[in-house]
Amino acid sequence: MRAAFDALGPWLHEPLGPDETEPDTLLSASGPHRYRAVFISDLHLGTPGCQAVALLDFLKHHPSDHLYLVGDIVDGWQLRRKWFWPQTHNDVVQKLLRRARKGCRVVFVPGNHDEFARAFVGHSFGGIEVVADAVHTTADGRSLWVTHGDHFDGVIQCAKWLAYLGDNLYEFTLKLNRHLNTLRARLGLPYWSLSAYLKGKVKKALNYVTDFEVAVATEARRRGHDGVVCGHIHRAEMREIGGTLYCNDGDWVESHTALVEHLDGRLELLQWPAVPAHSTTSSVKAGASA
Ligand SMILES: [Mn+2]
Repeated sequence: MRAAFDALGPWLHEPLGPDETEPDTLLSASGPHRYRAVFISDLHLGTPGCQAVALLDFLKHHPSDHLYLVGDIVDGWQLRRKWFWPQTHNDVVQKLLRRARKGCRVVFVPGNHDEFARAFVGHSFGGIEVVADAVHTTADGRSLWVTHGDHFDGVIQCAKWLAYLGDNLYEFTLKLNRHLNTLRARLGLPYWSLSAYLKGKVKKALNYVTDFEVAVATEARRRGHDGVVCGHIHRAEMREIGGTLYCNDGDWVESHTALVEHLDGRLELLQWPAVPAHSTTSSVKAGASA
C-alpha cells in the first residue's frame, strides 16, 4: 500500500500546472480510448471521503467530447461545517477547467450539496456551463435527461407516507384476514393469506432505492426522453424501467463509478480502482451496457 502511494508521489504532490503536464499524445490514436461523453456525479470535493486521486486518474484516462458533472461535485454543506480542501481537490478543479479549455464541453448540473451553484444557472465559469438540468443526445439518437435527482426526495417522502399508511393498512388486513378465513372455513374453502399477499407489496413500497429509480425514470418519460442520467443515491445502475433507460453514474466516495458513452452511442458503466493500477477499466457488471 505504502509502495503504491510512493509511486503516485510525483503527480500527487506536483500540482497540475496551468499548462500541460500531460502530453497531448493522450488524445491521439495511441493514447487512451476516447469517449463521446463521460458522466460523473457525487464527487463531494471538500470532504475527506472524496476519492480525488482515483478520480484524477480516471479523468486522465477517459478523454471525451462532453463531460457532465451531475451534481454534488463540491460539498458546500460539509465545507460550511468544517473546511477541508487538500491539494488533490484543487487538482480536480484544475483538471476540469483544463478539460473545458481544451475543447471538451463541460456541463455542470448542481445537486443538493452544491445547491449554492444553482444561483449561477445560465452562467459559465472558465468554460464550464452551469445548468439546472440538461438533455444529452447520444450518437445513436437517444435523448437522455440529465439531472442530479435530489428533487425526487420530496416525491419519495410522499411515497414513505403512503408506505406508512400502507403499514397501518397491513395491520387492518391482518384482522380482515382472520374474519375472511373464518368465513371461508364456514363455506368449506381452504385458508388463503390476504396478509401474506399484501406484505410483499408493502415491503416493496418501503424500498427507497426502487422508489427513487422509478420516480426519476417516470419523470424522464413524462418529459418525452428515452432515458435519464442521474446521481444522488450513490448507487450505480443501468437498466430499463418501464421502457425508459435509467442510468445512475454512482459516486466518487465509495464506488468510483462513471457512465460513459462510446463513439457509437453505446452506454457503459465503468468502475475505476481506488488505487490507480493503470489498467483498463472494468464494467460494473457483465453486460452493463445499453
Ligand atoms: Mn445529492
